[in-house]
Amino acid sequence: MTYETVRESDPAVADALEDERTRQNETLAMIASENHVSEAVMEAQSSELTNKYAEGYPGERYYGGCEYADEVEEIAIDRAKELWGADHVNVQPHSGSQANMGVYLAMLEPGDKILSLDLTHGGHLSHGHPANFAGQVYEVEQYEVDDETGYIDYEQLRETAAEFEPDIIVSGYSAYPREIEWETIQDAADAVDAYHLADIAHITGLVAAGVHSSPVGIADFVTGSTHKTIRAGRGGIIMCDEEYADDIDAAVFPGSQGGPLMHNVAGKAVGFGEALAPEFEQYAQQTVDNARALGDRLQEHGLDLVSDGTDNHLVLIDLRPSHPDTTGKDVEAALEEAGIVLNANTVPGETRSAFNPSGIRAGTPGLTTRGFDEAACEEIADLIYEIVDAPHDDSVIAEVSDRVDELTDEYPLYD
Ligand code: DSN
Repeated sequence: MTYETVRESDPAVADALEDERTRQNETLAMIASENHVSEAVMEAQSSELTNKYAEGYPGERYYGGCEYADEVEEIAIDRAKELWGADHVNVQPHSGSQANMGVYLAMLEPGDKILSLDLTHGGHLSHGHPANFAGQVYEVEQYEVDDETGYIDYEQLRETAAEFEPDIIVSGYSAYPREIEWETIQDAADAVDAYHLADIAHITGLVAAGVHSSPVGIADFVTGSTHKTIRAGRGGIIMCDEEYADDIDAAVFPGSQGGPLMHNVAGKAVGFGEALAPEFEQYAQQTVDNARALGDRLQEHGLDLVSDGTDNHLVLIDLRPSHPDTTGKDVEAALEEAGIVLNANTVPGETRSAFNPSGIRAGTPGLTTRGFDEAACEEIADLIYEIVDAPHDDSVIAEVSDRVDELTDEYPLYD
């Protein structure tokens, strides 16, 4: 894909788009929620469907001219059903947060109760943080991970549920490196007659490929975003049993959204098609293998991993035990200067602030799409360690940056 036409009409935007492509090509994307979609997904996302209003659902639209929008949406839905095995799928949410909003709107009344994981322990804003609508419209109580083990404290979850009597329990996380026990959480929800929403935004691809267990068929609602491990471009998705289908669809449109972003629905359709190919299973398994290799090597350097390792696509490093005077932001900034892009993250028992926390989160979905294997991830762990150990040393940053240049040349991304 070139930006020649954009350049002719708008050089400033063309410059920024080309710079962003260069940035992605020349850096290592290790933000655990990011990935690199295929050129086919990007082409579909930039199609003429961006012009089309298609309020409603296939066969029941409020505007004419929707026959091809219908085709695309039906393909996306059918492929999603095949990938995740859900009875009903809504592919219109603009994002994972919008998907969660759709479920809350469908099933809760203002003032109803949400029980979810604390943000600083790996939860998400849309699970009920006070700065988010979910924390403002609903009453929220939170469960935590065990400070010692870093694993979800399922006993505390059960006890909190019994005391708080939530209307919905939210599982699925943004910074949790371990396999999630969906059935244990479902049991806790059943015990208090609450709904269970499993937000698999981060692990959509791992679940589709069977390298993480699936909450579909266990939880009442499964939401996700479509641009992370599933690599299908920006957007969200809701899955549920047929009994909730009408309520969910009505909560997405007209409840919380207007016209669907049909160009993004086309991207989802193409990306889901790619994920149905047998190679995708290898991709998902390699993503997990790479995260394990990265984590093991970081531990060999003496860095502390929350939960002592990983079962999925990310590792969460607690800097306090090994580098008590170094903050996540220090490391994030130094790594970015060297061409490794990840994010500072809170850790369980956080003693600093959410803005300048004590940890860093590193993921392998983007590296794996690029073709990196375990050996390359071990080397990246070495580079990360060098920077963690000397975040203000310009000569170390320059050395790491040179090696990142070699690695990005060796594993090319977009032409
Ligand atoms: N922003 C995403 C993440 O980084 O986890 C979640 O929405």
